Amino acid sequence: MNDISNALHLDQPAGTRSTAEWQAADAAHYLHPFTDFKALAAKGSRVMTRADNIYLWDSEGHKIFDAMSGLWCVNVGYGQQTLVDAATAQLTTLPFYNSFFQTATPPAIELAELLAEVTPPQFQHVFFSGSGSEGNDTVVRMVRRYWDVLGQPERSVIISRRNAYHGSTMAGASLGGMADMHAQGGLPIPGIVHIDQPFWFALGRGDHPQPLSPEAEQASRDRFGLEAAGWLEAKILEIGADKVAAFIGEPVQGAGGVIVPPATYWPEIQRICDKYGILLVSDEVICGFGRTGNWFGCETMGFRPDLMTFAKGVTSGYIPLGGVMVGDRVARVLIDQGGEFNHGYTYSGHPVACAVGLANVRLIQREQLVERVRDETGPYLAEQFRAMAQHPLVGEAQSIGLMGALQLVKDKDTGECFDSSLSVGMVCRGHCFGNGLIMRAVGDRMIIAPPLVITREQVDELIRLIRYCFDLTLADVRQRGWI
Ligand code: PXG
Repeated sequence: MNDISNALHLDQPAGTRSTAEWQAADAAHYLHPFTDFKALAAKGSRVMTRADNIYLWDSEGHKIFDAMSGLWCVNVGYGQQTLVDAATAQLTTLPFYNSFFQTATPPAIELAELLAEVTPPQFQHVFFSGSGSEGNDTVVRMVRRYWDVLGQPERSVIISRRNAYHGSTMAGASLGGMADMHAQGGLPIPGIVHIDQPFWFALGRGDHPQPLSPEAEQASRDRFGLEAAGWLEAKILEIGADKVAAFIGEPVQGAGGVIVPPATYWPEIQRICDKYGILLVSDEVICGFGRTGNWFGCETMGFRPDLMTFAKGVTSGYIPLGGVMVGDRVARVLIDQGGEFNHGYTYSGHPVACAVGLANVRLIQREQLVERVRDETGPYLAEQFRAMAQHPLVGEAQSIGLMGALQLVKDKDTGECFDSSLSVGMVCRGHCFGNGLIMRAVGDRMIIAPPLVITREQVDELIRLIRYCFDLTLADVRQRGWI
């Protein structure tokens, strides 16, 4: 990038280069997250240049249906002027001040107050971070500090689940249960252990059984929910309850493949945590701010966490912000007996991020987006997904609120899956991407989490697109001889 023509480009406003020029500069300098750098450089990135409502446009002018809300975060959709205005006003008045030295800023105080209002009643306090990963680092520090202050420092182990996603920092990736992440960088850090996930389709239905009647399947799911929660109790007994600080889980696993646990699971997890006095942490980074049809996923799944991590939907991704809601049980100990908590980030309570958070939460309230997901678009999507379950490639269709998964299978009757080395999910994702639809593939599970502003008509449009891309995928896998 040393010649003059390229240097001139740097002075031009974004969006003025050709796609090939963007791709060349991207490949030369930009290391993308979770990416095979060499493979992407050979192929070239798709460059997104603008967005409105639930649609994106790339540098070639293609319009794309964003069924993933950016990355599970643009809950209010793109182009919301009130969020832009809030950021602009705060940037003009006070672009930054910290909260370290007995200082605060009005947006951070007001957002803390508003979060206490929209979260379940046990939450009256918040600790801000810059992201979900940082929020989960705070969780690790905070739960261990809690037991320290109570004179039980040996209670330090945190139990999480395999295939969970809790972020990409050392603590976040350790809490997460992604084997590929643990394989790099010496993870998990000590004191974090994992149990299996409540994933009925993979772990609870046995080997390729004949299709069950709806009643038999429901009974099987309910039984499995209790069994999967029982793995927590077994792990607690194995470690010793006096060593366990907390259990953490996403109410519905997102990045793991939108795995909706059986209804029996979380109430039983709650009972077990209560029985042994273990702190219960809900990672609401994806499920928070309306995604599941309530403000928070723990409300949908029926449990009462002591701590709640949030990020993404708090600002609808317009600007980075995360944090931890601290329930009264922990807050009272840390405030009344804890002294100084030696932890915090430069951007804890960043005034511009908090101003955007305020505008975003107020917009969700004003537009009654949570109620809309709960009463209208969520149930409508569920109905459409039930119909999608008839597609020859779909072995399981699950949705809750506005998050959903369609499991691709080789044999619909037996539920037999494709050989994972074929990467059928990626083949399907390619057809989606090529036809103006962003859908994530997690293995062979195709997942969606569209913006909460989506209308019924747009759900119809989404289902039409999914059906079209699944038909293309079916023809493709047949042609390759995989079916
Ligand atoms: N917890 C959960 C439940 C998440 O989903 C994080 C924590 C970490 O948040 P930050 O802001 O540090 O990224 C997340 C993030 C995917 C994908 O492929 C999902 C996330 C991030 C990146 C990719 O679905 N979730």
